[in-house]
Amino acid sequence: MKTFFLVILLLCTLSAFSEDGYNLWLRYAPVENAVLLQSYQSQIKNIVINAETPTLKAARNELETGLSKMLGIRPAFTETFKGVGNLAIGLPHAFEVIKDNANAQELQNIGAEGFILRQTENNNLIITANTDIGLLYGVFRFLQILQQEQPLSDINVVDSPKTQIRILNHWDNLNRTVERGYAGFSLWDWFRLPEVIHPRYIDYARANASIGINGTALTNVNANAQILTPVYLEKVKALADAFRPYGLKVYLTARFSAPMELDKLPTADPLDKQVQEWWKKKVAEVYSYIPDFGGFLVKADSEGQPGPHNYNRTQAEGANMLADAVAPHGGIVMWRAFVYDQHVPEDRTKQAYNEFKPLDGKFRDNVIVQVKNGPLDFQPREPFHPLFGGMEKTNLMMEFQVTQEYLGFSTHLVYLAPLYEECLQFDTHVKGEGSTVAKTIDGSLLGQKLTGMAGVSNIGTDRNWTGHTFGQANWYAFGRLAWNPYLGSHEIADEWIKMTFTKNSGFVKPVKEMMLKSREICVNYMTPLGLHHIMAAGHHHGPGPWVDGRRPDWTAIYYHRASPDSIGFDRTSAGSNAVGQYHEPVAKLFDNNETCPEEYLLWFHRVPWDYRVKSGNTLWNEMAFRYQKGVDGVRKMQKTWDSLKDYVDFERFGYVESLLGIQEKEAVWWRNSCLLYFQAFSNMPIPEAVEKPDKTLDFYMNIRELYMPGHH
Ligand code: GCW
Repeated sequence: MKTFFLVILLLCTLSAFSEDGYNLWLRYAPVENAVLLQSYQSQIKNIVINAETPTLKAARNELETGLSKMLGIRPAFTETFKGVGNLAIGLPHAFEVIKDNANAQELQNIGAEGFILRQTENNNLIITANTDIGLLYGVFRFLQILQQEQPLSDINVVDSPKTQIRILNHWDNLNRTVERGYAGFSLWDWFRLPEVIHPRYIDYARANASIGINGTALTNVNANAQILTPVYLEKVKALADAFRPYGLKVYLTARFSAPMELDKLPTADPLDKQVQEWWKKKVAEVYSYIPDFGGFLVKADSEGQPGPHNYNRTQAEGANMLADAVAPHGGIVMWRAFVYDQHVPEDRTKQAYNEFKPLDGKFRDNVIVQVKNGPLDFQPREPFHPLFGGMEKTNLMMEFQVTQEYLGFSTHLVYLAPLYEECLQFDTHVKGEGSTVAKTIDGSLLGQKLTGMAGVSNIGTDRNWTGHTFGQANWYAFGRLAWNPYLGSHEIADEWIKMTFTKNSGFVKPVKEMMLKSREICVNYMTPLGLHHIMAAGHHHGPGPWVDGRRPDWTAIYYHRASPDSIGFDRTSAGSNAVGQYHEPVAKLFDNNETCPEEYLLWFHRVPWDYRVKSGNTLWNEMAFRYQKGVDGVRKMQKTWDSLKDYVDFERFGYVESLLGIQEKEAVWWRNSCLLYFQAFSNMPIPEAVEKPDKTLDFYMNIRELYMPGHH
């Protein structure tokens, strides 16, 4: 019996220090700073909130959970004020103290989703907004301020989202596999829906609301028409009902050939009256289940998906047909610009621009074209997509990939905010200096009516949601940037680390530095100097610079074009002229290999192996040094993490440590494979300072990985 109690005691002790990551950044760990704890406790004695609506009930639950765990108190929830230490939460006219402390202009400026969080003269706190959802966002921000142990005195936050549609795209299949998903299976338990609403759905909605994400497209863009049948719409309705209190609107992917597949129509031609009627009827049916259905996300005429091209119609004709169907219900269509065709004799990275630019201004107002950050396909580095700043009369939204299809799956620690920020802050020059990509999508520069940002989700049934513990930071960063595309990677990392681990600067500082460097480290060990699309075929895991023998635009050699004298894709005005799709002076900047930023060199230029790069090294030596720098960077990350053992619960510490071991092994794999393969062309020796590969090229080329996650 004694042993039994000892085991129980041990498990309880361990459980205090073991965390499996399920709580994400919503851990609400006890406030560590005693002075702050005391001041919080004195300032939050009494919470005045008339939690009648489901959203306000959700806000109250969050406050109860957060405050009891962080402050060790259960504040009173009342309808009236008592002395000081009140926190009043309500719409502008809910309470006198709010009326007296939020002016009409501010309230107008924050719109439907913004909030005001401020201390009043007589030392009370108010959270007010124009809607319940705005209040919920204000409550989450308030709790985050406590979690990050920022002072409440003189607090005065007036914030609102800079884009309207802030949405996760789940490439989830109805059989619960997730395309390019590396965190287990799809969260959506279709088999048990609509009856079973797993608590996990509510935690998913909480996590998204806590970072202002207000949309979720539940199904894969390689769409399955079945999702639009009553059997599935019943299930989708159950999820939409569960998410609604958290301001999370549901969208679905529309398969363009659905009229033919579901009701045997002879065509899906968007100009065919019967087809238009079919979609109008289908949409009305969807809205009968989900009155606030967001609308459709569509991948068409791409990678085998059906679309308007099948009927010699344009992308606008296809999108507008669906837009007309959802418009009466207030719905939108997110139409993806990821359109390319192997039979088009044109540089693949130019095709989307060539397809969509001529259609500028031809899309309905309730269509928003969803454009990947780069013109190819979510590579570790790409120049920004020329459609940003290229379409001035069309609603465009950003599509980032949060799942790491080309950045190490969920075994590599790669903080993506620097990649997102690099794209958002690039100057398109569409309206002269300062025309950043962010300004071309938030409506501030080009006046679009519809704005947004989509993130291809990295979430699955893994207990820690994202596979890698640090994958959570990418979900968090995506949400924060969709809310405010001008936030910096630094501040986002700082917020996330403090809420996910500890506020102790001995941990925050080195981990933030590691996170901020991790994307460049990955670029260095995978695709330095502008190399791109040299991953293994199919599953896309591991190196494959030798990939050939399939449609050219799905090989690696199409992109690096290595030969005995040079390497790189000539996209200059003398080559494919992809640079010509950018505004001046961006086009000239990229066109000239002297001014082209070296991180894009081999993206835009074909360069001899003995070309002298800025460091004075030959291109070959610089490439080798960068691959080594990538490997060394991972080893530095390992050392950093190992030095922080005492700050982290043993479970998450050990898990990340193991993953960093995989990352180091795979960085070496990438370096050795690529250097040995490219050396066969350059015929130049691997420099002294670079570790020599311990295997042959043949060994690496014969690696076959089976049953890889995310590839079905
Ligand atoms: O990167 C590619 C992926 C495909 C994906 C496609 C897309 C959903 O390899 O799996 O298909 O992008 O963005 O549609």
